[in-house]
Amino acid sequence: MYVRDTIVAQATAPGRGAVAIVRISGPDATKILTSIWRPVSEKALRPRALSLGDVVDPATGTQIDCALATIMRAPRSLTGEDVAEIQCHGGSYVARRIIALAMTRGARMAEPGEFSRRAFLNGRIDLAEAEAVADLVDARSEAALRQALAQLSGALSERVGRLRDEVIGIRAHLEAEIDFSDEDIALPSRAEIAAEIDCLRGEVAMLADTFTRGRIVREGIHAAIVGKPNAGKSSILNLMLGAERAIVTATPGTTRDVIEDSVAIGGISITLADTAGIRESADEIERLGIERSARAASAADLLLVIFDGSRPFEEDDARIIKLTAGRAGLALLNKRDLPQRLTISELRERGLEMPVLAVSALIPEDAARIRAELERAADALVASPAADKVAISRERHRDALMLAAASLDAAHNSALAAMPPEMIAVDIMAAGDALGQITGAVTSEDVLDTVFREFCIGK
Ligand SMILES: Nc1nc2c(ncn2[C@@H]2O[C@H](COP(=O)(O)OP(=O)(O)OP(=O)(O)O)[C@@H](O)[C@H]2O)c(=O)[nH]1
Ligand SMILES: [Mg+2]
Repeated sequence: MYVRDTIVAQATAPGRGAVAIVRISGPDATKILTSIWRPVSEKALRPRALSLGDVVDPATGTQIDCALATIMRAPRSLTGEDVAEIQCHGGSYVARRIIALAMTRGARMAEPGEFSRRAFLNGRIDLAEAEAVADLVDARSEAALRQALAQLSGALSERVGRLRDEVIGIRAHLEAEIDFSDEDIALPSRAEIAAEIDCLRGEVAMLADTFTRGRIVREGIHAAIVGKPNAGKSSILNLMLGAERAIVTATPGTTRDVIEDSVAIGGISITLADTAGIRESADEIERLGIERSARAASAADLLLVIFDGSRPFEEDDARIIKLTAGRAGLALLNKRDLPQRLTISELRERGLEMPVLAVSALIPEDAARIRAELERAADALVASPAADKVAISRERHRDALMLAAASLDAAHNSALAAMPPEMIAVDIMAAGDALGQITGAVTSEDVLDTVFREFCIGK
């Protein structure tokens, strides 16, 4: 087992609350707990049971709190080490005071993600599962929750493990060729090995391709509301949020900064970013705002494009249509409560390809119609081409898969070019290592630092 010093941190979020949990992990966890916490009754602490007691400063004998405590013995604990937890009264002062006490007894303040890192190093969870814990904590929608749970239960690790097994199988064939090339044994032909490598490369690439879907499910969809000034972008944002989030005025050029907020639609979180109206402008502040609009639009997963139905088609609308070329999204022909000077068919003639809905930001019922269409657009983004349940959701996974696919590609070329088996084996091993990085079967301190740095303290 991997043993280090003893660490302490608050496991619950800082701030006021009914209960705060102080977590201690490491060889001295029990010793530290019993030096600062005394049971009310004389019964000894039983592992995995809660006991009531007093937290007392051993130096002065002063009582700090009345709190529940529990211990979990290594290796059957979160971290695989001895773990002690104190459930004290919520509020940051009490918890901080207890942490300080534990530190005077030899514990060290944990770094972000250090408990999870220890769980990984002690073999309690693999790296993809540790990341899934973080995703579960951050989940903001039902879809994100489902995806994190699947990853936590090892669905991704299993899939990657199978791919790695196939890599090992190919390596075995190559090694047989190296070892027995002089002997009269039936070995797979080069063409067979090349085909095997190519098939595996395809599977790896397919898993890499689930990234867009997985990331969207994990983070939610980023949608940018774009359109010319005064089209009603901010009004539509407010309508969708059911709150006066953005300033609305009759003056074109009202919105300058990007204003964001999220709504849950069809089990997926969609962040709507209201932006400055796009037009030629001489005003410096407005121009900077328009630059931000363009950036928000290009970074968005989908566009919510607003046209003003009460005004005839203008040059600014043409600019907006150009911006939507090839992009996923939904267009709204707004202000349908006013006399109409622009129609859906004219927008089509002018080259708009997205679905269009005639709405009014002033008609509350239209929010439901927009939601339904947005849900369809969101579904199209997360739809899985091959009824594939497993999806990767982190760039780290995608980069590792792309590296594996590139190595397999190189191996495939070498196999076709009748290179010696040792040459092919080098790339095959690189592919195996790249896959191993996902679960942490192959890892380095750098990778662990990057993964766990993202976690909060106490996790
Ligand atoms: N009648 C009517 N007026 C609307 C509708 N939507 C927006 N408006 C009005 O149009 C004006 C502009 O609305 P905003 O929501 O500020 O438009 P915007 O696109 O955010 O404008 P900028 O931020 O300047 O780019 C305001 O006076 C709104 O009240 C609508 O559906 N019907
Ligand atoms: Mg606005």
